Amino acid sequence: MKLDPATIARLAEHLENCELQGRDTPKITDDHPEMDWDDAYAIQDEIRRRKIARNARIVGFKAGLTSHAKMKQMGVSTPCFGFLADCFALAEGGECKVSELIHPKVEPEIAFVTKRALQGPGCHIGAVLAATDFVMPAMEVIDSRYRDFKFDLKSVVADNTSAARFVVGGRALPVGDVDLRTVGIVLEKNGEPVAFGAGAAVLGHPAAAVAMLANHLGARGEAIPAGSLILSGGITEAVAVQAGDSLALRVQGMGSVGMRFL
Ligand code: OOG
Ligand code: MG
Repeated sequence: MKLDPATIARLAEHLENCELQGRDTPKITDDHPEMDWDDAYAIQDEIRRRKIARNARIVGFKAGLTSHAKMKQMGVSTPCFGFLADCFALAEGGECKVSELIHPKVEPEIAFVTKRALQGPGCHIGAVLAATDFVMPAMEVIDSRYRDFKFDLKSVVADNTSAARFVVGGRALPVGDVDLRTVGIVLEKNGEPVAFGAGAAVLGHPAAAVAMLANHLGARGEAIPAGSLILSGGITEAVAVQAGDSLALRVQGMGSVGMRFL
């Protein structure tokens, strides 16, 4: 680690305040170019601790930058991981208040819910499928706290990988009932299809993103608890939204999930 505990606490407070107040900031590596990966995850951990101290519940995790479309869009080459708190969750078909956010974008994702704990090292797709209770269509609303969505990987990890809101819906399917590689998805904005893809866009198989998450957490002495919700990462590029937009995600054989931006 290159940053001292006081700097980590200060950066976590700054980034979380930007999140809570819906205001942006230059990326933190501008002032702290020496920051390393442990520092980045330590800042994210401190944001998680701050939320738990205010009675938020951690409901799961997210993998990000797991598809080439997303990596290309953001100019990075490796996935990253964050946490999901109950206060990020929106009701299926519900409303997302744009005034609380900076520059929201929507991503079509496959959500996993675990029935058994998963921990690396050595976690693989088979272990993930065996521990999965069901999968569901999900939309993640990302909202980088960094000005113009411009960041490097360490800055985005510190910022809890742009996590802001999410919605799950449609049909919950046992993993054996769907081929997550070939399952097709269509993201619609105001009734117009705007992005298409298949599950394999995420690391060849969305469960590979969950395995990577378990291995990442295992290396840090953590696990994915049973009953966790995991967003496996955007299948396509993220789509910018504004007040008045209606978004729907259709997933082959799994129904659809929608939300409105007000
Ligand atoms: C980082 C988060 C990316 C995904 O699904 O790829 C992400 C960002 O692009 O702001 O959540
Ligand atoms: Mg995402």
